[in-house]
Amino acid sequence: MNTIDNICALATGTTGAISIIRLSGENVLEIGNKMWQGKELLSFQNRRKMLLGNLNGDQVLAVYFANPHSYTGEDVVEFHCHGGLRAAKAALESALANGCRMAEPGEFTFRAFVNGKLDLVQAEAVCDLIESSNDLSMKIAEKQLAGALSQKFSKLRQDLTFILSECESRLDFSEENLDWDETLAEKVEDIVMEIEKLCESFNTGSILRNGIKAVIAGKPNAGKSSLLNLLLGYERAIVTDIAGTTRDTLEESVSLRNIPTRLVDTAGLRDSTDKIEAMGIDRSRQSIKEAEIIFWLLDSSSENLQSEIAELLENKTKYHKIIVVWNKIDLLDNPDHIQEIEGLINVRISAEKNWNIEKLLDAYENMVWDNGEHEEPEIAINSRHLELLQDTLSGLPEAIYLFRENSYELAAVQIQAAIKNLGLITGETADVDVLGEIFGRFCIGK
Ligand SMILES: Nc1nc2c(ncn2[C@@H]2O[C@H](COP(=O)(O)OP(=O)(O)OP(=O)(O)O)[C@@H](O)[C@H]2O)c(=O)[nH]1
Ligand SMILES: [Mg+2]
Repeated sequence: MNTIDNICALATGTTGAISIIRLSGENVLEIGNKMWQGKELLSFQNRRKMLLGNLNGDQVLAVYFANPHSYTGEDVVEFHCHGGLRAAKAALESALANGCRMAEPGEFTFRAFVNGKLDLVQAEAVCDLIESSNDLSMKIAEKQLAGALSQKFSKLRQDLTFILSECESRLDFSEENLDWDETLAEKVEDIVMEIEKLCESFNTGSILRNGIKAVIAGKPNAGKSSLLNLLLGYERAIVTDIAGTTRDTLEESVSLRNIPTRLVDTAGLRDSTDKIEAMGIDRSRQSIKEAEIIFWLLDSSSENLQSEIAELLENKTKYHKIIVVWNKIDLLDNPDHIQEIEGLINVRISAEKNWNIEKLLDAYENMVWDNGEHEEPEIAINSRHLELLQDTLSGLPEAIYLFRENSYELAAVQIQAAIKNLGLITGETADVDVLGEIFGRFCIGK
């Protein structure tokens, strides 16, 4: 991707009411004015003003953002055409005919990065924002786009740079054999702790990006499909009072308490001579193995409750993340008499009456975030950040040791390496392949 050409792309989808064509580059003001006829010309005086005009017979709105006050930091012109492919295609063809080339994926954001409008971490947040599937991932992406995460990396880098300068000044006086205090080693220890804390947020990021596979398991008729339908908010699975209704696993995506969840309904577990049902049950067992969290349903009103519990206990030792869901409590005279299964989280619900579903979601949320008192995550690093943070961490214990030994020269080498790694995260010192990989994930037009 060079930054010399004038580029153009469709910035919106093709099915909306409006299509936005975006142009960026040194000559787009001139190109834009060749493309359309309006009562007024696009000009510096008319910057950031919507002008009405005509482009290939289509009535359009045009706006000009003068550099550096635009998304890319370059001159940008946008045409807001009528929706549909035809108008967008005609406008793009006109832009190409007048001197633009088609933008590559992420090229607008790449130029914003090159022009210092955002750093690499913020550019990644643009992508996260577009891909976010629920309120929480969107909120985190917005915060990171606003610089919340970049500031943390910059602060670490600043602190390390300060330590390096302190270290170098001590080098100059090393001959005098001064009796230095512990400060530098302690400062590096604090930084190590902060980096470790940041690394922990990777788990949040990976949950938000990849979601959780949650499997609803149990004996036939326990109410698994009823729970699936309730959590989805619509009648996805067939529910009947015939044991063995669900024959195959059924997976749907849903956001539960802002956790992207792949919710799987399964065939009820039992010994079956029916060939098709037995195959379905094999799939249930496979899903249970792959599950990150299992909602294990028990029919609290069942006469065979003991065999339901036995099936669960058989799995208990193998799978840690089980929530025991005592369903159909509406059929019990006194649900308090339920003997909870020790060592596991137990929740009593009625899928039919929609009782205690919030309690079930509380249990799920706590289990996902691995804590009793769930705090909403604020930031979430990705795998690229994690790898570089781990590289940053690798030399710091050595630096701490060297400071304690007064070996400032060798300690400085470790600190310099750490500073370089942090710079790679925000893009101060990014290499071309990494940039290509990051911006290649974007859609065209962004
Ligand atoms: N009273 C009561 N009935 C329920 C409840 N949940 C489910 N049922 C009923 O139990 C029967 C079985 O429900 P399903 O959701 O089909 O059970 P399942 O576990 O998916 O069953 P299989 O697909 O056969 O494994 C249906 O008649 C439901 O209406 C509940 O909380 N209370
Ligand atoms: Mg079912």
